[in-house]
Amino acid sequence: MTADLPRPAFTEAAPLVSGRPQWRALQRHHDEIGGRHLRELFTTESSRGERYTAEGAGLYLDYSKQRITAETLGLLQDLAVACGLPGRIEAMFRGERINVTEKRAVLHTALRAPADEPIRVGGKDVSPEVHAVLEHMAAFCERVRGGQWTGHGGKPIRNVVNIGIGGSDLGPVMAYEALRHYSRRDLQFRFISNVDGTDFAEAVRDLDAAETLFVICSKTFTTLETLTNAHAARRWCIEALGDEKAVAKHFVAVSTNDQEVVKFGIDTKNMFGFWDWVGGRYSMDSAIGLSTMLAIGPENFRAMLAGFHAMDEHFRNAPLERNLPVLLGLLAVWNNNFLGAETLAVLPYEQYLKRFPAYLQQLTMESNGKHVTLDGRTVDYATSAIYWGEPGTNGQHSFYQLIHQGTRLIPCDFIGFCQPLNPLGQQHDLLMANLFAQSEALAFGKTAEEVHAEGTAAALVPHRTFEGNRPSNTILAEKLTPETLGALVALYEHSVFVQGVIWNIDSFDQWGVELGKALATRTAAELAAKDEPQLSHDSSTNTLIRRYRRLRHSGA
Ligand code: G6Q
Repeated sequence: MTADLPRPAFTEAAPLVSGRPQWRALQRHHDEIGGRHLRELFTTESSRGERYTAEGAGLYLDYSKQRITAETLGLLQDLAVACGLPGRIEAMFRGERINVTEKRAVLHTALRAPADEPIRVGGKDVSPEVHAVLEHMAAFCERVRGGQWTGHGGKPIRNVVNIGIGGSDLGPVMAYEALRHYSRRDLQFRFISNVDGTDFAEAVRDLDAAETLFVICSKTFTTLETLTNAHAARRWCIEALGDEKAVAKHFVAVSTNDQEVVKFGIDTKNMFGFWDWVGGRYSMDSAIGLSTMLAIGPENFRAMLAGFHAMDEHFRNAPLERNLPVLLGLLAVWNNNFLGAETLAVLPYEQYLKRFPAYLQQLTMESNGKHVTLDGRTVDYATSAIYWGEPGTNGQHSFYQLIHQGTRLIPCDFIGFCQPLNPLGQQHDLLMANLFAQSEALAFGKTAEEVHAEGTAAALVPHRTFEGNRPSNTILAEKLTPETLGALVALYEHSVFVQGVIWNIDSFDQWGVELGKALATRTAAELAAKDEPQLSHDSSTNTLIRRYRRLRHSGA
């Protein structure tokens, strides 16, 4: 579909970003201000808390607790301009083939654009197709939710099981959990991703097949884990319902590969399509979100898309210095490449966002875990930080110790909401008090003098001293709604893109994932072989395979 698109000009050899004068200017600037403590920065500039903030699409970003000055921001923006960020943003929105190694456009933004906005890919307006799929999804969801879509024996659907992995799982699970407050409580949702039979067995063990709908999500419809689980589900369903014809009523597919879907036995009228210009990890707002729509309904799903779109518009139009994804991305570059932070903790103070860090891990690390530039040269600077995290306040009773007093610098993104979805006494105030107190303590710490003045025994003073100067962002929104979730996800999607542009890497391919898919197939054949196979791996792998083959049935 995208073969006729021209190769974008930015793929021509550009200097490594570390060789750009703007990068060197940032290094010099770091030498000058790197040692300044946030305590000092807040004293010399007492209005930081108002100044270093930005708003867009219902999200408020406070980045005043980052180790930056106005000069840092100016230099980071100069770097962004030198790397051609404004033009690259436009190139993405215009549908240029910015995924250069796969020669594909990157147009997840088209999934949430209004119906009357034409979006061209290779000269063709894709908007009508996008909205036709949305209509198809909505009609199907209404039938399932309204009880008109019935199972093979005529019972309404009560259980929805999403089978998919990676981008075809993490987005749907995260969105389901995040928007559970808005979901139909008389429908149960389960997600199967792992090829480990336990995942399947535990997900279906208490389900009545007659009331269960499987949504098989796979862009390629060739992924080993998903197809294996889908076939297990097919057998489970036919065995329980005693009829092959049951498949038609209990399976639907989300894919770009109609041939494989038909081969599996699913009628294409029960297939929801998407396009090669939607990357797996950028697909939760495509038909891959069918389980989300089944849970929250078409109207809420559309509200989520509107939130995504609001952030897209903000990203495309807001000036760099007030642009949330640009700021988030440039601050990540500053912390990573100049302050030397290797990881970034994402800390949502919202129980419904419990799977958000896991979702972000794929989005950030699969996108920017790259070591060569667009034209194939090895980088001499760090690319993606390691993203991790847990919902607050649980993390406080576990790994926050290392953030406060360990030897590593771990920037944090705190995420909170002003209004609770489940008000319970003063609990929301307590939750948010923890968020504000943590970011404050991380920034300002507690000096030895302060600890001493509290009457602490001298020997304990070093142990009870907090160096502080740990940078953080705080993202605040009014309330967790479908719109806010869309805006939040789009914020991180675009921030990942901004970082990828600075590092001049392809944020939209995933050759490491493809490698895993190929390697497992070869080894699986060796494990399945009836006779002892001729192994030609290294001695460790050969011995492990032989030992596994010998022992696998011994306890049975
Ligand atoms: C995402 C990756 C990867 C992909 C899975 C599942 O960007 O490409 O995580 O989503 O490997 O692939 P399928 O959807 O094709 O089964």
